Amino acid sequence: MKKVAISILLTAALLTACGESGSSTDHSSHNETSGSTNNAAHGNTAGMDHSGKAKETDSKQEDVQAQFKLSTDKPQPNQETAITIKIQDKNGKPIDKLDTVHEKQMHLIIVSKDLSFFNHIHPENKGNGEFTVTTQFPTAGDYKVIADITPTGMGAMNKSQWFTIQGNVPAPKAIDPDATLTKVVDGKEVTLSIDHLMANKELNLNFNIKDAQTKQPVTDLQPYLGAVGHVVILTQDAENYLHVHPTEEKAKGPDAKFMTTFPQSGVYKIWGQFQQNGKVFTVPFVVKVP
Ligand SMILES: [Cu+2]
Repeated sequence: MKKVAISILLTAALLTACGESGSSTDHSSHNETSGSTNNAAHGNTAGMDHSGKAKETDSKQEDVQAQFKLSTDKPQPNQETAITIKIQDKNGKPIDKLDTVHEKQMHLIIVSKDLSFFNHIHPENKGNGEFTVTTQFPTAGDYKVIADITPTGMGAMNKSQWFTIQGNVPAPKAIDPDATLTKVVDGKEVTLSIDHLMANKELNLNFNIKDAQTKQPVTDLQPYLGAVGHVVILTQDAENYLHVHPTEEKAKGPDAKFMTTFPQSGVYKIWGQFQQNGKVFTVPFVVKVP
């Protein structure tokens, strides 16, 4: 196996990625049930060899539960709302040993159902397996909150929960694949290249970053969460969370390279996050994997 770390949900991709065969683990139970998901994910910090650990990691995955709670039963748009996440074992005992990965013990990703809203924040560890963070949801509607964690000795995994924010839900925005993978955000022109876009294969993602005005390559990216950048990928329905890792962690631009595997055909949204001059910018792309 190459030095690659991916978090994937589907059995097929999991088996491919881990080079394990002969298993018929059914992952369907991880898919959404009654508004709550405990997604299987398999992956590790960049550079770790995870070959042959699929089954082991997977069973531990099921031993970990996350309880999500908002500070109010009727959350409103644009109101400070605390999210509390309790990490427990299957007997309800707190799990308080979590590895620090990309500088944090928990990465929390929040997306609206149409994926038009994306937020990446870091809840504070209150001890006893309890994490909390205060944030705002911009509109009424459904949001998915995804906690990306690595309980010590159990491998990387993600746990998630849908929440409904009260009020009149705006019309969803279409998730259309981008005709061209060049975007301008915060004065930067970012072009995403993916080698042979296809399902079930380890792929390289390269973000090339220029100054949008001068077209000069950006070569002074600052480390963000300990690497050249951070990339999150979700399937169109937000059910599958792919964790992606940099392949050249210490790069400063203009190229930021990552690796992932798209587990199946379909539409995916990709958010690349980079830092320059102390400011993080987030570049979204939508791709269709044939
Ligand atoms: Cu994070």
